[in-house]
Amino acid sequence: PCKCILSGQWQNDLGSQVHIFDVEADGSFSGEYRTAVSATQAPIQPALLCGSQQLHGEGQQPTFGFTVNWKSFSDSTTVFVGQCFVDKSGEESLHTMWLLREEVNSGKDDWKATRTGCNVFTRIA
Ligand code: B9F
Repeated sequence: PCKCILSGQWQNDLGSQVHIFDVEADGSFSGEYRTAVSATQAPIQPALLCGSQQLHGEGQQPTFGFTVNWKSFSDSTTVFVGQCFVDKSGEESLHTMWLLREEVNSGKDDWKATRTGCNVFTRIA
């Protein structure tokens, strides 16, 4: 069985908060993402996410992925992929990489449409 279940509230190194609702029997889940940062003047609003975590892997530190649709305040989409680690003291952390795709007007702007980065999330009490 997994040592780490993604359900609950997490905060990353930028101060963004993610609330992951119950993980279903097939590993799928949904949740809400509150980003602490935005590269636009538009007010920041919570965004919906949906994703999937491994339940039947060899290890007990499952991999997962989720998609955040920023439609409430922009045309962009971010995907996160990562793994949940549990350290010796039992502290859980989600180590992720993300790709953020911005809507651009044509294929000639494709080169500048994608950003990438890393985020580490820890559980909030
Ligand atoms: O700022 C982004 C945005 C999209 C279109 C206008 C503004 C939306 C929020 C993204 C939040 C990212 C970071 N927060 C976090 O916790 S998701 C990955 C990072 N981790 C300006 C134009 C296109 C992008 C920026 Fe925009």
